[in-house]
Amino acid sequence: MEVLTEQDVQKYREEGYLVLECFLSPEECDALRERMSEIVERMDVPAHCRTQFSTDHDEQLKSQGNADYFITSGDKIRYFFEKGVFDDKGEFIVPRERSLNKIGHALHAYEPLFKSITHSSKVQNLAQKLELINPVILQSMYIFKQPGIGGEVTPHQDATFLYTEPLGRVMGMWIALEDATVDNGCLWFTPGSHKNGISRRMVRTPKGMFPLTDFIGREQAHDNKLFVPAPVKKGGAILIHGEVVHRSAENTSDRSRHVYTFHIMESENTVWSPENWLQPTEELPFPSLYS
Ligand SMILES: O=C(O)CCC(=O)C(=O)O
Repeated sequence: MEVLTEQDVQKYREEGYLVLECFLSPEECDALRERMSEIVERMDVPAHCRTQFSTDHDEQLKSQGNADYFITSGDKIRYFFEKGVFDDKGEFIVPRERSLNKIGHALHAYEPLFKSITHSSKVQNLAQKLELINPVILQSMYIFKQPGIGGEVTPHQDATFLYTEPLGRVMGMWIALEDATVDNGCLWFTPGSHKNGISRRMVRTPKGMFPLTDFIGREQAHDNKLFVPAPVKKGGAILIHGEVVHRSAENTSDRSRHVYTFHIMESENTVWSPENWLQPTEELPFPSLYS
């Protein structure tokens, strides 16, 4: 089955993102959501974790415990929470299934259902259509965008966090497991912005230093008027070029917006920066998409 037409490929290369309706069936979406709800029911939350996840770098990594937890999460399944979901004793003040911002970063490796979707023939076919020679999976996340409290994701380029030389080798695959609308925090893009390089990089600081990561360069000023919403129905997917500027707003609605997302890198003739926060490990080298 061909998942991308020539026109799709052209549109992706031109705009830096591409919406693919009906990429997964409703049943596949429900199965992923059901598995996630089992994971959440059983999750064991370490004490230092009972402080919130934030897309603001400084806030996110302000304690050593949280910084370690984040930076070693590339080959694990770990939990990152919304703001204000714990009281000052670290007890949940919202139902635990409404507390999470996201789970990452190795669902694609350790959760069979997520692994099978990641390595499905549809995803492989799509990579072939984009002429990827040796694509590997870098990371995966389940993002909840909780009703009422799901935080905004500020404008960014994924290559800021997943830097390669040359650029242009990383692509996100973002799959809506529920309808994603303007009201519940769908993605917004600046079409064509992937053609302008990146303005900042997140790098590991030298061993023994705290904080564990820092930025080189600055996030550029983004013109709000240039952002275009990309609402997508349950089962729809969005391909995200590593350098396209995108964001999502807070979820102020009463409906969640669950997504499963993962990043693919063309590893042929590509250098993965040893300064990236995410590094392949002995336990989990970046797996080949085609295997
Ligand atoms: O799902 C979202 O709200 C944001 C996701 C995103 O920006 C990303 O994965 O790069």
